[in-house]
Amino acid sequence: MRFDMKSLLAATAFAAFLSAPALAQAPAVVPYRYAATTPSNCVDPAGFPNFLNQMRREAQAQGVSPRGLAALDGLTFEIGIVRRDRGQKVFTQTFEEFSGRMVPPRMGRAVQMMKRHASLLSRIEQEFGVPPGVLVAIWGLETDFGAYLGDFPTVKALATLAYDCRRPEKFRPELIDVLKIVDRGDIDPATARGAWAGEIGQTQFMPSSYMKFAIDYDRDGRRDLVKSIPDVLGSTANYLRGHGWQRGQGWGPGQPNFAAIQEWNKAPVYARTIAHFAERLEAAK
Ligand SMILES: [Ca+2]
Repeated sequence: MRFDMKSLLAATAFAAFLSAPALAQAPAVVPYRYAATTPSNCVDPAGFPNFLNQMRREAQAQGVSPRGLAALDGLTFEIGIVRRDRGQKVFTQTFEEFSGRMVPPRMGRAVQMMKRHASLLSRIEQEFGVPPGVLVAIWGLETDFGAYLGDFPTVKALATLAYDCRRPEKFRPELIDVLKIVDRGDIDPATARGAWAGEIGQTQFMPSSYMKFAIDYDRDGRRDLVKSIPDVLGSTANYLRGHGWQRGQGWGPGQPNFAAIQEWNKAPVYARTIAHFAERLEAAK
């Protein structure tokens, strides 16, 4: 069990690295004060408070109110997150290996979820054109249907990666976006935890995707991708539709909707695994 869990997290970390929420939208390139310095300066914790002040000013300039800005208060630099980011191993599993490890253990629970949430999934399919099996497959592969969201404090993780010099142009806008998400009351920064790269919620949205595609599908006034299953599944369908999903078309490799799945996750093995899992779930209905 423990081994399985580690494998899942390794796969998830890899998925995070290549995931569509991470890479689908090219982040705006902003001038970065560490760009001209050597990498070693980028992980000096002494510069972190100044960096947070700079981010605070930038967020404020983009309209973030004190509630959102407060999420930066007292944050500390976490070198362990930088090590994770730099220590990602090359993914060498084949589709057969990866899908064979990920899909069969989740099949029973996935079928249960298809039944338990049938009316919600049907409503989503009518509205967005995305079949239930696709959403349940993604939900299962990302977090085991919401069971394992990750333990890293989300804002701290994003602030650390925004400060580090490896990919500031990606993570700086993500940090500002998470402050906006906190600001509008969608998530609580004190309890928001997730994967090390700052993904949020049961299908692991990066903040920029959260801003663009999260919807309040249970109509309680918040776009809550951490706790609300209707919000999670509706938003995931909204993401796929926003990336070109076509109602009534197939999603296997070579079919029109495979491209939307690849926007979810660029890694071919992962995308094929989503497609295969979804196919099996739809066949089992
Ligand atoms: Ca909601």
